[in-house]
Amino acid sequence: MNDGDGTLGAQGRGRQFGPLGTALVIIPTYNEAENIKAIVGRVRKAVPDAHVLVADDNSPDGTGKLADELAAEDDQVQVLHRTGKEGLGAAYLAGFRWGIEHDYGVLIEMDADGSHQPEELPRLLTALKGADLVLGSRWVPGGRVVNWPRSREFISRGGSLYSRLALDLPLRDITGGYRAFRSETLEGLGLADVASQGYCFQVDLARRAVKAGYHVVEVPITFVERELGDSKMSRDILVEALWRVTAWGARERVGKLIGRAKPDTPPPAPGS
Ligand SMILES: Nc1nc2c(ncn2[C@@H]2O[C@H](COP(=O)(O)OP(=O)(O)OP(=O)(O)O)[C@@H](O)[C@H]2O)c(=O)[nH]1
Ligand SMILES: [Mg+2]
Repeated sequence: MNDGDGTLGAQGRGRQFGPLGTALVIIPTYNEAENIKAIVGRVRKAVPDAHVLVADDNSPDGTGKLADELAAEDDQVQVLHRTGKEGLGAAYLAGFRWGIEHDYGVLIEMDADGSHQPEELPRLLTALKGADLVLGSRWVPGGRVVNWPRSREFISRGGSLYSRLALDLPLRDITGGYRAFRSETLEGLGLADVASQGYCFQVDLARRAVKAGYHVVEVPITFVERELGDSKMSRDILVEALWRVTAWGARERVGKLIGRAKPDTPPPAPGS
């Protein structure tokens, strides 16, 4: 499953995947006024057939207004104005719903700050032709990060490793947010009860996709540290991720133990 180079793993081999349909690149924003125009322009250039949806949480710095200006000039750019800051997860869920309602075949997650390079989108889309979900991955051969402090790399690698082990997932970059989903895949993930927000949102979706048996492929990406604007990464986001991943892992292990106990353990002898 985890091929690392965009080729198909055993699970995808021999399976027929349908055509992709039109792609919608969803860009969640909170105070990205310095980045929004450049990133949308780069997406439009890199994948001219794709559409863009900016999901803005009423950014105080006027990102939503700048996005409206882009949308006014370009039919392939739309803006989803949300009332206030509710976190990355909620913004993506609203964007996914909008995209599914509007019949897009592919829904893409991408940050506004340039960390996810739009020029790599064609590679993600090519890999999606033979997959249900493609993860842009920093931690497979060929993937890398540029300008990240060691501390940040340590946290990110550690988060993926912990999630991989706790949740028994055959993936390398589980917290990353550069992803391409077939819309049918998203529809099969049970999004209605996703409550997680920050990095945890990404872990949650990857976990659901693997458990549902979807073919998930990791494609190496070069992740570039943001140059402009402020990070929304916080201690709360890390604590949420650690807490939820640990709880999911514990629940799965208990579930497996109970499941295993049933067929293996003979019922107690009558009268014992
Ligand atoms: N709509 C919305 N977007 C958000 C929210 N929080 C973060 N984002 C966006 O989600 C993307 C990722 O957030 P970042 O702040 O870049 O998080 P990060 O990549 O972990 O941290 P840095 O790149 O180091 O700043 C960016 O496009 C943000 O603007 C939110 O509450 N609502
Ligand atoms: Mg970022």
